[in-house]
Amino acid sequence: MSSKRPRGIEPYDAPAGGWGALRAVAKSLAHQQVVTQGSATLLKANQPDGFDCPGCAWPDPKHTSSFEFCENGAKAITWESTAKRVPPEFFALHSVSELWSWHDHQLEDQGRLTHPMIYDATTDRYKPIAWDEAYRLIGEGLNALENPHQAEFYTSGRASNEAAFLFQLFVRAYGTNNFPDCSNMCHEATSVGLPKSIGVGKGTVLLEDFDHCDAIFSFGHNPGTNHPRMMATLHEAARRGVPIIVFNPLKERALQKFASPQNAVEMATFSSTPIASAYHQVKAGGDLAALKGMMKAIFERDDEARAAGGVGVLDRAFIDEHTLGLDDLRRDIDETSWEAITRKSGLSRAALTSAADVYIKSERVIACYGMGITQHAHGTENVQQLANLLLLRGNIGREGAGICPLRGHSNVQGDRTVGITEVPTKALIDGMERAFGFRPTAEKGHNAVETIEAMRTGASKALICLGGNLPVAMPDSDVCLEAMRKLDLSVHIATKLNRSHLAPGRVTLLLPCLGRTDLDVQAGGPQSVTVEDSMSMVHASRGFLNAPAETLRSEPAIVAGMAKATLGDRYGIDWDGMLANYDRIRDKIEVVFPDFRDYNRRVRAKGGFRLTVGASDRRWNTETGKAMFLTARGLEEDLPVADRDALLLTTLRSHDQYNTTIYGMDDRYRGVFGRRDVIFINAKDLQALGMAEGDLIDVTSIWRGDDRTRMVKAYTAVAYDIPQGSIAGYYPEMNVLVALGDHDPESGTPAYKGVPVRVTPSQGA
Ligand SMILES: Nc1nc2c(c(=O)[nH]1)N[C@H]1C(S)=C(S)[C@@H](COP(=O)(O)OP(=O)(O)OC[C@H]3O[C@@H](n4cnc5c(=O)[nH]c(N)nc54)[C@H](O)[C@@H]3O)O[C@H]1N2
Ligand SMILES: Nc1nc2c(c(=O)[nH]1)N[C@H]1C(S)=C(S)[C@@H](COP(=O)(O)OP(=O)(O)OC[C@H]3O[C@@H](n4cnc5c(=O)[nH]c(N)nc54)[C@H](O)[C@@H]3O)O[C@H]1N2
Ligand SMILES: [Mo]
Repeated sequence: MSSKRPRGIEPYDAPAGGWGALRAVAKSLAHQQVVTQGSATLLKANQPDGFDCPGCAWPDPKHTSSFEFCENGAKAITWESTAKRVPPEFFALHSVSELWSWHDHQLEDQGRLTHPMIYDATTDRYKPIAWDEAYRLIGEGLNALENPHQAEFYTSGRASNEAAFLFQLFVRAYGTNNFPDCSNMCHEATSVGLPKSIGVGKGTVLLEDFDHCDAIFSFGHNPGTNHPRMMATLHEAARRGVPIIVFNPLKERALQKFASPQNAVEMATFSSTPIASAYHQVKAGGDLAALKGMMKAIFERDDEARAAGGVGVLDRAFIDEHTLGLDDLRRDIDETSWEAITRKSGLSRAALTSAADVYIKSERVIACYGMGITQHAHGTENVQQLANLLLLRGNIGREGAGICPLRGHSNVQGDRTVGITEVPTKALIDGMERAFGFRPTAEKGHNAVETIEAMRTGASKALICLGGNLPVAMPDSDVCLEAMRKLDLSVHIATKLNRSHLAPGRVTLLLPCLGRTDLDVQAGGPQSVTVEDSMSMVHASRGFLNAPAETLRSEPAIVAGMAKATLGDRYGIDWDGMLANYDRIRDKIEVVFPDFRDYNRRVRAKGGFRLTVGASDRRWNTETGKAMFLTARGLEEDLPVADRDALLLTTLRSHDQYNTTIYGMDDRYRGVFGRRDVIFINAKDLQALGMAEGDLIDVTSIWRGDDRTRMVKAYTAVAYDIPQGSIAGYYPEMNVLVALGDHDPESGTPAYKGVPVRVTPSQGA
């Protein structure tokens, strides 16, 4: 490789966190023009009387901590509390076609939306509309449909419990379960996979468990960027000598070394703490093989120990009392060869055995995982094999042990809990009937992929989005954006302008809402909302900044406005009463979901309260009443012989983005500055292709489900420490390469992290 690197590609040797993080925050405060107000805002994040950080779903030490510094939390907050505004004059100046040509970063960077707007096709511009008129058009549009199943209702995971609950009430009273949500693209494999394994689709650990664990296994998540407050936990565990075993194709900096901005010595001496004690660079999509390999090694150790007259290394007492299916699992693992395991995972038998040995030696183990596990065509199986691994030694349902999915959006878990689901349970339907006196339909609704398919074929004609950037976040994003243009009614409730808003249908409304940091005053005074974190803790959140404009409304207010205009007084639902005082919404949540008993009192206690997670107490709400060892498919090649030369593309978040929100163009820890048009590839793969770092390349996906060409052009190849056969690029740019049909059959989670592609010299942009 030549010593001259491509533009903006520089080694970054500093640890994650530390002074680099402090500098980055100062920069984002200045850029969003919130220097004085902004720094005060940061101090209110995750405080008992403050707001819940919109950055991630990692819990706080009982929400009573002193200010915990977090670079990307700070970015999320300053991005929302920016002084920049997008008033009607902005839209008068810029046509929608013009805005379409802007970069996603530029669109959101204009600032907060201020007025309800409607698209005018004659001028190709958004123009202001009164709130009541907007609601009237929505009611008219929804009531004009032949049946309620022709409408889709999307939720992105920032919506509070109160907003999400009202949204599902509105939609169920209207008559459908079409609830695509961001979870369908995220942890659906967890929500679908874990209930079959352990009876609950949520994590089983509490933050305190990390103080007691003896080992942490980390699969496919990048906490230094996406769950930065988790770094405090990992930092502490590493300093306590707890082995942290990482499985990730990329050597993520924060998992290697981290300097805690909370640690005065590390800051003063520019030192840091090593995090991972072993780093296994598994191939993209290789986790199923790696997990089977670890289990194979565990069974081998168990056989050896028993042959020598010992009791073996499995927790037999736990397995006998609490589980079913061990023999099937054992048979499946026995039939899986080491050859297949090492070929698929890219990891040696010795490496996997060493990981297994750490697991066996540790009394209490926590396994953490993120999108590297779920976003695969076998995402559900990945999650279930991880659960198997833990069950083998009784590592679920006791102190210091358990499974820890790292949730995405700050309230994505809560939205699910309060009823955002396309497959309602009988308990949910019964609860709704108890609380509101009508029985909603039980008919299965659409998930995100099904929603887009229905919009594409014209079966669905209306889409209402409670936040998010659905078509851009979805696979085949260009197809999804086209599907948006076919809609009769398209409504976006948003804080900031994004590309979804620029693919108008017949009637298109853009409704600006308050964010987490904003003060929300209703008829009954200032309101708090509530959210649920990754560990099932529910707590209150109250914003305190004056609204960006007086014309903004809260999400519950907008949902109630749409509901009244659509439903009139159907079922006698007291929309105004609930809106005036969110306690009344919570009273209803409690009627529907008894687990929220005494909601208003308990959520006012310091730190809030925890929802019941049966598996944490070894109560298994599976069909058999036991925890289940489940088998997964074999490790044979998925691709036809002609496609075996394919590389597997995985798609990543940079350090400067929040999903489709691009804060900036750097990805500091990976040494990328001022650009995103790069593909990370192993130097040997580049060489084998007859190319060199810095070459412009085209990437074409291989998908046999249809004859569409899926391609991105003129990306710069960056030689990177990534396993041969795997390449990586940024989400959402890469989404045009992911086929809508390429998803986990069980959960519908798109295979964003395992896209078979070919790389060729670029034919030009
Ligand atoms: N600042 C910030 N915070 C966020 C977000 C954000 O965009 N920005 N997004 C939020 C949301 S919605 C979510 S879901 C979470 C996402 O949090 P993560 O799950 O951390 O998200 P990703 O960036 O998608 O990266 C996953 C990691 O998996 C690795 N990986 C890729 N493919 C594979 C594979 O096949 N196997 C394994 N073992 N690893 C793999 C990647 O190298 C990367 O380190 O973060 C939340 N928090
Ligand atoms: N290739 C690839 N694609 C992916 C992923 C991947 O890893 N790779 N990850 C997937 C995952 S995990 C997820 S969760 C999805 C994310 O999908 P979404 O949740 O749909 O997308 P976001 O980018 O988080 O949405 C950003 C928009 O939300 C709006 N917004 C921000 N805050 C608020 C608020 O408080 N209220 C309201 N009403 N609106 C608000 C703003 O207008 C902003 O433009 O993307 C998925 N897509
Ligand atoms: Mo997510």
